[in-house]
Amino acid sequence: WDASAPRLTPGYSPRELRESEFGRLAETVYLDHAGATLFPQSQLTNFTKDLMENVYGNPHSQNITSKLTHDTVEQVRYRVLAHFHTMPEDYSMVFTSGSTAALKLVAEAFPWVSRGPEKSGSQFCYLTDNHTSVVGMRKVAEAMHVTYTPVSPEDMWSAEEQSAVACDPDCQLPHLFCYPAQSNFSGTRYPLSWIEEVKSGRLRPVNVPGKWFVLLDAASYVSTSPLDLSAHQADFVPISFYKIFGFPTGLGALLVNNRVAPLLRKSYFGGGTAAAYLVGEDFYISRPSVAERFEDGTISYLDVIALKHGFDALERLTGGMENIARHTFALARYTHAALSSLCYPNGAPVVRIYSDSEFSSPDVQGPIINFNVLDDSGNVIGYSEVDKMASLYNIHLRTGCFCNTGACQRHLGISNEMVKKHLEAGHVCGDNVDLIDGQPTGSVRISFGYMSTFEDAQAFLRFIIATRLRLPGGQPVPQASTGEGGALSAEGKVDCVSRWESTCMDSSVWNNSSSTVNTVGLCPALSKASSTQQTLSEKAAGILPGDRGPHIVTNLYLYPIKSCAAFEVTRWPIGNQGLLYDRSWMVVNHNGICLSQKQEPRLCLIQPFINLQQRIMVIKAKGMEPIEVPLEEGSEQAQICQSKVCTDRVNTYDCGEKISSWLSKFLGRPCHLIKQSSNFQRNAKKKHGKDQFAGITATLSLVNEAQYLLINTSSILELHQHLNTSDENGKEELFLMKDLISRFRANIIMNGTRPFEEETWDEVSIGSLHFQVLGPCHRCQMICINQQTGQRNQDVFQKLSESRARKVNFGVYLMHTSLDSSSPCFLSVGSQVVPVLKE
Ligand SMILES: *Cc1c(COP(=O)(O)O)cnc(C)c1O
Ligand SMILES: *[C@@H]1O[C@H](CO)[C@@H](O)[C@H](O)[C@H]1NC(C)=O
Ligand SMILES: *[C@@H]1O[C@H](CO)[C@@H](O)[C@H](O)[C@H]1NC(C)=O
Ligand SMILES: *[C@@H]1O[C@H](CO)[C@@H](O)[C@H](O)[C@H]1NC(C)=O
Ligand SMILES: *[C@@H]1O[C@H](CO)[C@@H](O)[C@H](O)[C@H]1NC(C)=O
Ligand SMILES: *[C@@H]1O[C@H](CO)[C@@H](O)[C@H](O)[C@H]1NC(C)=O
Ligand SMILES: *[C@@H]1O[C@H](CO)[C@@H](O)[C@H](O)[C@H]1NC(C)=O
Ligand SMILES: *[C@@H]1O[C@H](CO)[C@@H](O)[C@H](O)[C@H]1NC(C)=O
Ligand SMILES: CC(=O)NC1CO[C@H](CO)[C@@H](O)[C@@H]1O
Ligand SMILES: CC(=O)N[C@H]1CO[C@H](CO)[C@@H](O)[C@@H]1O
Repeated sequence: WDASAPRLTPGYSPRELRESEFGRLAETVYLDHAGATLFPQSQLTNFTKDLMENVYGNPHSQNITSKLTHDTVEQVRYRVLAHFHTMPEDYSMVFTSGSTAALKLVAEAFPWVSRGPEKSGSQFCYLTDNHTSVVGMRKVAEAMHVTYTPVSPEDMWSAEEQSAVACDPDCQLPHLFCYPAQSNFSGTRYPLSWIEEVKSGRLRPVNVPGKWFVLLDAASYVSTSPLDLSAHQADFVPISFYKIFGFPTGLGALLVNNRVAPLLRKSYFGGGTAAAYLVGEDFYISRPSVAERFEDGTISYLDVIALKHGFDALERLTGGMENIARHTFALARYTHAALSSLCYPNGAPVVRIYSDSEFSSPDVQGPIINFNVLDDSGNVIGYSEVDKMASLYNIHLRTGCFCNTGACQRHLGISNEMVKKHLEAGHVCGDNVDLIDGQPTGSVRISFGYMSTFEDAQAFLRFIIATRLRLPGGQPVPQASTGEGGALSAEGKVDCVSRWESTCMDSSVWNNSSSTVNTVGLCPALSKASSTQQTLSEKAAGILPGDRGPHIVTNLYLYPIKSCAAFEVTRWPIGNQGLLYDRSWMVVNHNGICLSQKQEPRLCLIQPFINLQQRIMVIKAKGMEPIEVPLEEGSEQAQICQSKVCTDRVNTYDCGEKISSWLSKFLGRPCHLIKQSSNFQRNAKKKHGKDQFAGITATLSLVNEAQYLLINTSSILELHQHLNTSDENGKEELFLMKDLISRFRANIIMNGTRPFEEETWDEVSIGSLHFQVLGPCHRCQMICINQQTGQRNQDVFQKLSESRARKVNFGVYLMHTSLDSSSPCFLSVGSQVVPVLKE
């Protein structure tokens, strides 16, 4: 940390800002400012106050309220231009929904000249550090028969100054060169001097005659840096405001240099953009200004007003973009230096950083660091595991390819063939497939904003150190030279001890009541007669090499309310979605979004008990009076709401105000209990063609993936031993088996197999019921939450990951496939489990 770095303007103290304006961050370390930065509280309060106190009408109308809107919007336009050191005389600005929309607008309106058989046409060139949105412009250009050429940064760096080419008659042929001022991926900043060089013809992305225009994608750059358009006169500059202010989202702009504005073509006109037109004839005179020509319909005028408050807040809180640039760069440089010096005891580096610069100056590098974490033999640790670990430490970072395939490919050395291969292997943008054949498909990105603090950077470094650099004794080894000694101490290690306190899975008295329940309609109505059952039993007989005695169901759990405590039973009816009432309910926030223990660990302290005879669910929690909820929807609860579970839409109904206020009181935030509608069918997604068996599609409750999750105690035992041997600093860590079992939130627990053997199974019968094994369950960070206390302990996830060669799988998913509806529809403790191995 360079103490001699230029002092920040008095009054700009990120640490104080965090208290006064970003209290909502609390302990969260937010490091995804390149994705979206955060707005300060007073921006929003002043904005809403403005809206409450003024009447803003549609700016297209003609009365006094409209005039107020119109004038305010125009004022904001000047403000935006002034922010970029320019004026309406030089630049026009068009409000768009964001950078992507601005890029599309340029692609459609640029005065392209199509190439013909005899004549050359326009060139569209873009830097290969290409953002997907820029690449999208290629499609539009293609449709207009425009030649497009990707140029690599290396080509641009090494391009010699061009001598003028003989051009007649093509001297006026318009070409467009696009490049980002700052790479969205690595934070690399490309020279702003390219603008002038390309425009003047001294630097040619492609050596053809014509007139070059430059589009500077400033979306990422301007979020932490000033941009002076009077010095760097790019022809087009798309920006997105949420990257600068954090609010409003869905609003951006295209700044257009007035030299090119008159050349732009408009193929579509909508309300508000026409000066006059006749419906029946092709007669259309557009309004004079670019903004009026290209802003179709009514702009998002209230959001435009929010921008004013965004500028106000930014200036008041930071003293201007120069300060922000200095501060964020200093943080990035410090973190980069510390991160790149981290190494394992054998000398191997802990991270591989993807960058084009040594973070020497803000001219070449923005406050973004992109990297992958390595193990001590140099193998990449998949980004989704890093992501899950980070969230345990309350650190928000970004993983994947950042919608910037070009940069990702270049830095990770992924060839086009590999991209195609990855696609075949099932990897799509945004999924969790982070490694294919040991090769990373993406990386981890951290980025800083004006309210990021030195403590944030340290918290991040401590996270890397704590998760990677443990000696067998468990002692984190800080090896970074921090200059100021002790900055990276080991004290960041989160208190790991989770203690067994009481049995929260006190199943109480309700596990015996199933005998009287009306089971009509509970069994899947699978009428298809089939011989499968017979063959299943036949196949099962004697197929267990090294059989270690009978496999017995030892415990059965259901989780009536998604993410809340388990309800243990000894015998329980099964429905067509799994154990009856398993995940039938869920807790949602004030906006109807499902809460899980990831956001709200205290959910595990809420204990539901189902009484099938009285047809009620009783919910208990410490310090609260028990409360009852009927098992079935009453007629008064006709109101159906749509909710989402893992991208599936489900129909649900609200269980009412009484339970809502009970939950809100316990969790300290407004929330509701909702239940899946009984007449709503949610089908499992078809994955690997496995969720279908003899024509049956699994129907699901509010679970994430599958009807049943089965685990074997011996697997847990193995993990238990791992956790025991890595005992921390001589401190006794008490992980009781029962505690561990509860973290995995399985439905069926059984004994008698070798550890993890269940993953080699294909089908399984339990008692007289038959199940298809759908595959392993990929665990997430929820297993770190002690189900008795709601406390987190990162160790469990890490140990599982280490012991299982980083595949954090545990347990298998099952789908019920009994074809005989006369079989008793119960699962019972003590039933024998008979697996059929995979071929
Ligand atoms: C974010 C970003 C975009 C896209 O912005 P949207 O708001 O998603 O349209 C384009 N280019 C760069 C460099 C960006 O950082
Ligand atoms: C403004 O327009 C609205 C809607 O057309 C109308 O109701 C209102 O009376 C007008 N106000 C003035 C001051 O003209
Ligand atoms: C980015 O440009 C390179 C240039 O060759 C191209 O190969 C790559 O496909 C582009 N990226 C995307 C996402 O299209
Ligand atoms: C918001 O309003 C308060 C009180 O009116 C004022 O002190 C503050 O400067 C305003 N903030 C901004 C960003 O304008
Ligand atoms: C319910 O099952 C649990 C676990 O098997 C057992 O400890 C408890 O005694 C059972 N309760 C009743 C009432 O059967
Ligand atoms: C179930 O348990 C309750 C409470 O212990 C008891 O009163 C009831 O008789 C039991 N029912 C059966 C069928 O065993
Ligand atoms: C793990 O540690 C606990 C507490 O020290 C101990 O009771 C238990 O026997 C140990 N288990 C194993 C498998 O070592
Ligand atoms: C599994 O549990 C059952 C019932 O508790 C017991 O009888 C059996 O011996 C156990 N099997 C093994 C291999 O531990
Ligand atoms: C742009 C960025 O910061 N990284 C990105 C790159 O941009 C795409 C488009 O917004 C984003 O989805 C992603 O967050
Ligand atoms: C709890 C329990 O019985 N677990 C068993 C799971 O399987 C292993 C291997 O056979 C046994 O050793 C465990 O006892």
